[in-house]
Amino acid sequence: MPNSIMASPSLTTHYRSKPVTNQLSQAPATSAIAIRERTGSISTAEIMSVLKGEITGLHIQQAFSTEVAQEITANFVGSPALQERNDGVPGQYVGASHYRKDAATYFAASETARPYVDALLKNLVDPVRALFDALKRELHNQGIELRLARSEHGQANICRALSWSGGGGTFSLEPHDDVAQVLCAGNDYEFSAVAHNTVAALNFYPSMPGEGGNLRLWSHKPTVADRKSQGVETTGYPYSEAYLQTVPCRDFQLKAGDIALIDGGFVHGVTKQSGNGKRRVLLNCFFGFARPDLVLWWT
Ligand SMILES: O=C(O)CCC(=O)C(=O)O
Ligand SMILES: [Fe+2]
Repeated sequence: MPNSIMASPSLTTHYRSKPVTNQLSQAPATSAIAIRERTGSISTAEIMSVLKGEITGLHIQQAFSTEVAQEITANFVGSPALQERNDGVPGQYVGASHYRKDAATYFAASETARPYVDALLKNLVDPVRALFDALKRELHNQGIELRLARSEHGQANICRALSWSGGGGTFSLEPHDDVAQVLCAGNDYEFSAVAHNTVAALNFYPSMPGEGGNLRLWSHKPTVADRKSQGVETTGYPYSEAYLQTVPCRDFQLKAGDIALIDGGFVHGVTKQSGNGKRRVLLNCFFGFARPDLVLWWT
C-alpha cells in the first residue's frame, strides 16, 4: 500500500475505529432461499431436491390425516417417558437428541427410548415410517442405501417428539442451525460427515396452537466463522435477534397434519405461540448424505 494512503487521516481513523470493523464482520451474509409450499402428499422427488440444495424449505399442508395426528398427540401427552429437556433448550420430549451428547451417550439413550418412540406411533399407518420407507425405495433404485445411524452402542430411532416451551420473548425455540451440532459431533459419530452436505431437517406436526408457532427461516447459512463470531461454534444455538435483524426471513404457518422439510444449515426458529391452549407437538429427525452411496438418518 502506498505511503500516501497509509498516512491519510480518514483511513487512519477508520482502521482505529473498532466498532466499524466489528459491524462489518458481523453483518450476516444473505443466501437466497427457495421455498415450496403446497397441499397434498410429499414426494420423494421433492425430498431429493432438498438433499441436493435446490429447495431450502418445503412445506406440505394436510400431508397426513387429522386422526393420525390426534392419536400421535395423545400418545405424546400420555407418554410415561415425557421429560423436560435439561440441555439448555427449553422444551419437553420423548426420544433422544444427539445435541451436546457424545456418540456413546446418544446411542445408549436411543436404545432406552426406543420402546417409547415406538409407542408414539404404535400400529398406526404413520407419516414418519411411510416417508422413510418411500425414500429408502427411491434411493435404493439409485444405488444408494438409506439407514438409521448406528454405532457399537446402538442405533438411532426414526424420530423424536418435541414440544418447545421457550418463553417470554419472540420465540418458543430460539433461532439456530442444525449443522453446528453435526459438524462438532466428533468422529465417533458416523453422521458427522453429513455436515459437509445438506443436513435435511424433517418435521411432522401432529398438534398446533391456534396462533403462532410458525417455523421461521432466515436467508442466512452461517459459516464456522459466523458461528465463532456469535459464540455458538459447537451448538449453532441461539443466534440473537440483533444478529438476524437485517436478514430477510420467511414464515411457514403450520397446521396439524403438515410436514416441513428444510435445509437445516439455514438459521431457523419457532415463533411464540398463543391461542386455543392446544400445544405445539412435532416429530423431528435429520438425514443427509454421509457418502455418495449412503444416506444416514438420526435424531
Ligand atoms: O419445531 C420446529 O418447527 C422446528 C424444530 C427444529 O428446528 C429442531 O428440532 O431443530
Ligand atoms: Fe432446528
